[in-house]
Order: sequence, then C-alpha cells, then structure tokens
Amino acid sequence: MVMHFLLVLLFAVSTVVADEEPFIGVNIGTDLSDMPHPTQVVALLKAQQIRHIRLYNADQAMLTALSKSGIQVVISVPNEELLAIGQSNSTASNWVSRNVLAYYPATNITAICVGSEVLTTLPNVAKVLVNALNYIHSALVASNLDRQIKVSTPLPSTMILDSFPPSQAFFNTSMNQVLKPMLDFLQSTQSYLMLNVYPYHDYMESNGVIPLDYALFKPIPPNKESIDSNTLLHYSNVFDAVVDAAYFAMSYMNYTNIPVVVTETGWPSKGDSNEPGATLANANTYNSNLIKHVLNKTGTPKLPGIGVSTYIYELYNEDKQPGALSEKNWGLFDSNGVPVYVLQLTGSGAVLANDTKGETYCVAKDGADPKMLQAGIDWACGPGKVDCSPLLQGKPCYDPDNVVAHANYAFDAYYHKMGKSTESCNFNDMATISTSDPSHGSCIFPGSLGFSNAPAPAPSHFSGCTLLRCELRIRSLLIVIGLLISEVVLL
Ligand SMILES: *[C@@H]1O[C@H](CO)[C@@H](O)[C@H](O)[C@H]1NC(C)=O
Ligand SMILES: *[C@@H]1O[C@H](CO)[C@@H](O)[C@H](O)[C@H]1NC(C)=O
Ligand SMILES: *[C@@H]1O[C@H](CO)[C@@H](O)[C@H](O)[C@H]1NC(C)=O
Ligand SMILES: *[C@@H]1O[C@H](CO)[C@@H](O)[C@H](O)[C@H]1NC(C)=O
Ligand SMILES: *[C@@H]1O[C@H](CO)[C@@H](O)[C@H](O)[C@H]1NC(C)=O
Ligand SMILES: CC(=O)N[C@H]1CO[C@H](CO)[C@@H](O)[C@@H]1O
Repeated sequence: MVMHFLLVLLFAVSTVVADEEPFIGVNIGTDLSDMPHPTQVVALLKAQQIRHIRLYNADQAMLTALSKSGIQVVISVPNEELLAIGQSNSTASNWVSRNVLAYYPATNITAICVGSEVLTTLPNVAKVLVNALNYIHSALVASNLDRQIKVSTPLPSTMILDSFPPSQAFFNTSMNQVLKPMLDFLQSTQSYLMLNVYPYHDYMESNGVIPLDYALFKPIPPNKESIDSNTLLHYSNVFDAVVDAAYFAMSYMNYTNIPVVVTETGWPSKGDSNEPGATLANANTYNSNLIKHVLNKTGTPKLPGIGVSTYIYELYNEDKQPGALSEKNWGLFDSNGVPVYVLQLTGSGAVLANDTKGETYCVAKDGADPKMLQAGIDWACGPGKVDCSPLLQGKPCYDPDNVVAHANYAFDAYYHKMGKSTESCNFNDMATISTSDPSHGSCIFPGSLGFSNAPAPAPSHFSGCTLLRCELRIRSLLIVIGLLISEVVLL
C-alpha cells in the first residue's frame, strides 16, 4: 500500500501552477432579518478593502450595486434552478444573458458556481450537473467570455474519504459517474476545483482528538505535527490537510493540473452550550490565521508556493439561518457593518481593514473610593436598570470578584445603554471614558468589538446534527482515525 502511494507521488508530478496571487474573498449570505441594502453592502466591502466576493445567486440589485466597484464577483446558479438549466441548453443560455451579459463588464464577474454541494445534497440533480456546467460554459464561449469567466461547482470536503493521511484520500467512488466528467470539464476549460473546507466541524466532531490548535492554525511543536507516513509531509493545520487530500484524490484519478479554490471556510463566533468551540476568540484566531496563511503564499505541504485562494464564510451573521446558534454566527460583521471581532492582521497587507470604529468605554477612575464605586454599582444595577447578570457568581464577568472590575462593567453597561452620552459616564465623578476595551476572557463589555483572549473551553459534546453536518461528521471520524493511525506509525 505504502509503495503504491509513493509511486503515485513520484510519477504523478503535479503540474498545478500558480498563475496569479492567492487572494481572500468573502461569501455574502442574505438570510438576515435586516439585510442591508446592496449599496450599503458595497460600501462595507469598499471600506474593508474586500475585493473578491461570492454571491449565492445572481441578484439584480447586488450586481447593479457592484458595477464599477472594482470588486471581482463570483455568482451562483441556485440549486433550485439547476434541473432546468441542466436539461436545456437554451435555458442555460438565457440564464447567462440575464445574469452575466446584462452586467458584464461593468460588474466584474469572474466565475459562476453552478449549484452548491449538489452531489451530496441533490442526487436527482447530480445527473444533470455536468450538462449544466457544459451549457453555461458554451453560452460563455458563444459570447467570447469563457476565458474571463470560469465555471465550476463547489464540492463539500465530505466527498473526500480517508482524508488523513492526505496521500490516501480518494473521492467517494459512488460519485464517479459524475466526478470523472466533471473533472474532465474543469481540466479542459482550465477551471478550478471549488471546495468547501470546515475545520470547525472536523474539530467539533472529533470529540477532542483533533487538537484545537491544529484546527486554528496555531503554531504547534514539530513533534506534534501530523505526519503523512506515505509522503513524510508534515501537516500543521487541518485546512492544509484537507486541501492536499483534494489534490491527492484528484491525482488518484489522474487529474494533476486542476487548482483548488476554497469557496467556503470559516468559524462561528457564538454557539449553543453544546458548541463550546464556537467562541469569539476561536473565530478571530481561525480567520486571522487563515488570512495570513493564504496571503503568505505558503501553499500546502504537497504544493508549497501554490497559493489557495479562499472565500471566508461569511460577511454577515445570518440571524434567519435555521439550526444551532452557531449557524447564525459565522459572520465577520453584524447587519450594521460593525465587526463582530477585530481581526488580527498586522503585517498581512490590505485586506479587511479592521479598525473601523472608534469605540469608547466607561470605566472606574484610577484610585476611586471603593465605597463610592459600590454605590455606583448598586445604582446602575438598580435604578439605572442595567442588566448586571453577567456579574453574578458563575457568570462571565464575576471574576475578578472585586469592586473595581464590577464597577467597570456596570458603568460601561449604563454608558452604552444611554447611547454613550458623556453625562452618563460620571457616577459621582468616579468614572471616566476610555478607548481601551476592558473585556477579558469570556467577559465581553458592552460596546466591545468582541476581541477577547478567552481560552477556548475543551470540547465536551457533539454538536447538533443537521443534514449537511451529519455528512461532515462522517468525514471527521475518518480524519480522526487517520490521525490515530499516523500517531501509531510515528511511535
Ligand atoms: C476584472 O478583474 C481582473 C483582476 O483585477 C482584471 O484583470 C480584469 O480586467 C477585470 N475585468 C473587467 C471587465 O473589469
Ligand atoms: C448551446 O448553446 C450555445 C449558445 O449558447 C451554442 O453555442 C451551443 O452549440 C449549444 N449546444 C448544443 C449542444 O446545442
Ligand atoms: C458515498 O456517497 C454515497 C452516495 O451519496 C453515500 O450514500 C455514502 O454514504 C458515501 N460514503 C461515505 C463513506 O461517506
Ligand atoms: C491513471 O493513469 C495510469 C497510467 O496511465 C493508469 O494505469 C491508471 O489506470 C489511470 N487511473 C485512472 C483512475 O484512470
Ligand atoms: C510567511 O512565510 C514565511 C516563509 O515563506 C515565514 O517565514 C513567515 O513566518 C510567514 N509569515 C506568517 C505571518 O505566517
Ligand atoms: C488591514 C488593517 O487595517 N489592519 C489593522 C488591524 O488592526 C491592527 C491592530 O489595531 C492594525 O495593526 C492593523 O494594521
């Protein structure tokens, strides 16, 4: 077995080439009860220097607002429209006229996602997927736009089985009838494999076997790296392992020159009590490290130097997403365009300018009399009608249990409740306005942009299981088994 994979490795020398700089883009889901107007969305994108986005449809107002913005746009054929398009060349050609030709080139459409995760979610549509790809592509050829606009379809990484060690990964063979012509299509049209990668789910569902640091791209000691025993490549994060699994799965089918673009990845900033991995600190760490990793052009262990352009899931928190609390909290921003947390991107170049809000806080003055502070707390939490429940024993802001720390929280909560009026930060002259965020651990102060140094709690439960996530779980178990095996091999 090992020999076999080494041979594949030696002879299937990859010809994937980097023809452009890797970039970071952002997905824009619209399941918000107060979805901002497209002009506001585009204003946010510009303010944040986001130059690549992916839409889940081809919304007319969005595509109009994006006109002449300089932003490169991936549009999508929604799954509901796929059956009709895959059955009729003229329906496909009409779709391209209405949704591409009507906006291009003013709106810089660079790719079309034909459906999303079709093979795993819509088996009846899977049969026409390759037709749909071909029809959409031939409509672009007819308009001489096939070189500017790529056509592909995002796959969930759950389609890759045995993904650790990556060199043994292969596509679920039950999909071969669609996969082979699909990869032929991607190769002959010089398109790319679109892959959705969710280390969050891998981590959550591994029940502690995948170390959090490995999922979050945190530095891990060399002796803790996962080693692919066939290739001796060292893996220091889940993201690279999954992307390499895709490269190996393709090369196993003799496709060695199709680049991978990650169409979705991210981390939720909040979750239900059985989703302990979904925290502000973890979301911030994952997305900050991801951005640095992608823009650093490190590539993956299999293809060092070949950057993997990546779209973060997602721009906004989508409060109308069904399911677990985490499903509503993958966003980088709330509907007002306020960052959910401040990414830590020092030194990574101009993407996602993070400091958009000169936030202020109301805290106890240095040296203030503890008795006076206590009186202020009592007033704020009583007549002042501040929600002081986070200060109760067992709640996030109980510790440190001292009057100054509790006064800071109560004063700041009152100040924000009163719309940050200067008069509301007085408390008998015991309080002062500050620009540094007093949040600590999981105690997030009112007005905080959310960055917190909270250590992530250890995973203790399985998360809820929606249709899609159940599939993810199966793959995670395989990764886990792979990790175990590789550790045994190391020993
Ligand atoms: C779209 O963006 C790419 C990359 O910046 C650029 O090369 C191309 O000319 C743009 N196309 C249009 C139609 O603006
Ligand atoms: C499909 O339509 C395109 C134009 O949109 C045309 O160039 C192509 O030949 C058609 N293909 C088939 C199989 O009819
Ligand atoms: C492979 O795909 C088939 C069809 O979608 C699915 O029923 C099966 O569970 C998958 N196999 C694995 C191991 O995930
Ligand atoms: C890949 O190519 C090799 C050598 O040409 C061939 O032996 C093998 O059967 C091919 N594998 C697949 C899955 O087509
Ligand atoms: C970027 O990659 C270089 C090596 O190519 C490495 O030395 C450097 O530490 C990396 N920077 C970050 C921020 O990861
Ligand atoms: C791109 C950008 O503006 N990054 C900033 C994010 O915030 C940190 C800390 O405030 C700055 O150092 C970065 O320059």
